[in-house]
Amino acid sequence: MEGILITFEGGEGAGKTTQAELFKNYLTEKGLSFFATREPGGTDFSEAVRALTKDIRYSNKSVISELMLFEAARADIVEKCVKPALAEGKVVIMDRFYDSTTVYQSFGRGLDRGMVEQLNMVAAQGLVPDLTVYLKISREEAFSRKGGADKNDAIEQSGDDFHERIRQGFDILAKENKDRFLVVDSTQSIADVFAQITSAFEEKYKNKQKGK
Ligand code: T5A
Repeated sequence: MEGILITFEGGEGAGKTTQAELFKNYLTEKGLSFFATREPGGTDFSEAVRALTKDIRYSNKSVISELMLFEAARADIVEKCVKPALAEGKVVIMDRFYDSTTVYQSFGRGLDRGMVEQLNMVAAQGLVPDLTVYLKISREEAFSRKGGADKNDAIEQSGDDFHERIRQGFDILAKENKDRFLVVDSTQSIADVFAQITSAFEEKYKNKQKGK
């Protein structure tokens, strides 16, 4: 069986990393082999690119440059790790994937959506997640959990209007992609959020085994 791609999406501090970590433990307990990574990141090259995207010294870089950085990081992790892991039948867990690019660089920064989505597909080699977990929470609540926006993070410092467009962007993508999006109210307890994720995953996994 071809592997399963599960992505975690949402604004900063929504709980993606927390849930991705729990999900790894859950897969280990179930005896399912997996590959887990984050975007941008996951390879030496992509981690170096990640540092560039966050570096406040370059926060005035062109928006197209920012887009290209995310796509460059993606192309490397997809080619070297994600595609091979899926081909080996593994569950692949990604803490952010191209829905973040559509939302941040198009809805957030204002780049043409068609162009962004075309580049997403090039970098992702046409992969489409089987399940996208969208952890939904207000920016205020998420940042209060994190203890405020990171002063040294170029994207977190992008302002309230930008982050409101991010929230709206994820809502739009969720409506447009109901077949793969699971929208979870991330103000619930960590355990309640997690229960909804495993239940959706089990459904997808069963269907995949049946070849649906
Ligand atoms: N970006 C990324 C783009 O602009 N374009 C792109 O194409 C891509 C891929 C990446 C940045 O790059 C941008 C988006 C981002 O700005 P990142 O570090 O991966 O940066 O993303 P962040 O969202 O900033 O990561 P965070 O670690 O800040 O947020 P998480 O992972 O969503 O949240 P998490 O799990 O660390 O939780 C935050 C806090 O909340 C608590 C946790 O314990 C933690 O303290 N928490 C809860 N508390 C109560 N109840 C719950 N249910 C909780 N869940 C978590």
